[in-house]
This record gives sequence, structure tokens and C-alpha cells, in this order.
Amino acid sequence: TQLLHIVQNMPKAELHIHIEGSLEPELIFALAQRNGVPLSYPSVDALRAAYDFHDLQSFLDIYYAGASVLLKEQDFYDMTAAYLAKAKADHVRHTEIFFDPQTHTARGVPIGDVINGIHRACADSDVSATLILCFLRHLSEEDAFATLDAALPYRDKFIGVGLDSSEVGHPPEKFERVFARCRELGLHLVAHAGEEGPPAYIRAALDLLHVERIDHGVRCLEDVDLTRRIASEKMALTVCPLSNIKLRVFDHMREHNLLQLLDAGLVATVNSDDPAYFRGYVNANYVAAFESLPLGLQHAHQLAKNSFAASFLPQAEKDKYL
Ligand code: ES4
Ligand code: ZN
Repeated sequence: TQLLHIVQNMPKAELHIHIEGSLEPELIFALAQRNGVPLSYPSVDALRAAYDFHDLQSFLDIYYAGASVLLKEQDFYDMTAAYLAKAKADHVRHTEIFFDPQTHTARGVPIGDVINGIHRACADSDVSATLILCFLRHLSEEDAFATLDAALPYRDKFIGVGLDSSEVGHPPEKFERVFARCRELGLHLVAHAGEEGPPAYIRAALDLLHVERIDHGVRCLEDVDLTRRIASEKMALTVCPLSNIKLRVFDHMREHNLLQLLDAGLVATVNSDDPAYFRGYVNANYVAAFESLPLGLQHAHQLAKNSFAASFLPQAEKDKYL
């Protein structure tokens, strides 16, 4: 239809994409072969068939297994270049890419190889792309501090830090000190909150971590005061519709609360999260939401506008799109 055509072709920014989540099964197999890494799946099809999740943790287990084939700087380059080609095809003009260094340094990969490989692919792309280093929240704050220290020689190659992995049981307060340090360093701050965790985790991310965006945040609507606050502060939410269905945050796209978020005046955006695992890059997320929810042309324009407004682009760059 005309609306879906407009939604797919409109210039947009992507603000919630884990680069390791863009690793397609075909590339996992190619890298496993190239690096001599054994895989517990006999074929690409067998691996893809294992992408049957029932919650965040069941996804993360497979996501970390897939990332185990990444060893060399060139592997990180190839993964990122493949994502940027998909983003360009979806009319993404700017993307802020999450990466999980601890997933790789734990296997002995030098953090410089991780950052340089991803960054070089961004520099070679004609899509504007910046990087956000994410701390794994199931690990300790001490581990996060060590990761930050190891990354500081590459400070010019990332613009901010985030917080991801298993949410419930690992509240934002666990990372209050390391986020304070990142704030002093002038890094942008974001955190996953209110995906599987309660509204209290969103409030803690705002009050204790001083984040500038909330990743997911869809559970904020359970708390009327929090919703009003997020609206009045123009705090953006990076919503990932297909992720939320695959990880059963909502039972069906018809039940997704994207429209309620917009109707509450929130700066909601649409993003892909882990497109290789949830079977859809950013346009597939827009299409799935627009096919199942009563969203119209105004919503399409609002979502595109929100994606640039909520980005960390300099104001002069944002203004070209707003
Ligand atoms: C993630 Cl969907 C999601 N939630 C939390 N952490 C993640 N890391 C990669 N994808
Ligand atoms: Zn995410």
C-alpha cells in the first residue's frame, strides 16, 4: 500500500541495534569456517531453526553463542559492513550502533580489534554511523570499569555507553558509579530498561544513571506518573517491535503498545534490536507495526522525526531532517 511505501522509503535514523545481533546465520557459518571455530549446529538451516525464543534469556544464550565466531578485526568489519548495507537499503541516514566488548574480550579478543573493526566499517560507509559501547549487566560493575579503562585509548571512536543483557535481577543501581565516571568523561548515556524489568528500573535509569534515552522502556505505561514524566522531559524510548514479539513482551503485534506510547506524547522510535535473530531490519519493524496497529501517515512522520530528534547528532545535522 501507499502508506507502507512511504514508511519504508522515508529517511530515518536507527538508535537501537546491537551489531552482534546483525550477524546472519550465513555469516556465522562463514566466519566459523574461516576461524576454525566449532559450532554446535550442523547447518545454517539448523542454526536458524534454533531461533525460537520464549524470553530475553533464551535469546541471549543463542546470541552469545553466535558471537563466538568473531575473532579478528576483519570479522568485526565484515559484520558491520553487512549491517550498514541493510540499513542503507532501508533508507537509514544515521545509525547509533551498540556493541558488547565484554562478549569478545572474554574470549581473548583485544578490545582494539573489536572497536577498530566496527569503526573502520562505519568510516567506509556512506551511512552516518556512530558507536555506543554497552556494558553487560549480568557481569559486575568492576568488570564494567575494567572494560571502560581498556576502551579509553579508543575514546574518539565511540560517543556513548549503554547497558544491556539480562535485565531482571540486574537493576541500574548496580552500575551507578561506572555511569557517573562515563558522564564525567563526556560520554552520552543510555540503558535498556523496562523491557522485561518493571517501571522502577526505568526510574532508576533516569535518576541514578542520568541516561539520555531509554532503550525499550515499553513497560513505562504501567506507571502513570512515570509516563507523564517521560513525556514532559521529552525522554526518547527506542522501541523494537519485532524483538518485543519474539521475546514475548507482547503476545502479538496487535497488542503492542507503540500507538499508546505515541498517544501519550512520548518520543517513541522504531528500531530493529537484533535483526538477524528477530528476522527483520528496521523497515520490517515499521511494516510489522503499521500492518497490525491503527497507525497512519501522521504517525509515520512522527516516528521518523522522533528518530532524528532523539539521536546524538549535532543540532545542525538534526535540523536537516526535522
Ligand atoms: C538485547 Cl533484546 C536485548 N535486550 C537486552 N540485551 C540485549 N543484547 C542484545 N539484545
Ligand atoms: Zn537491545
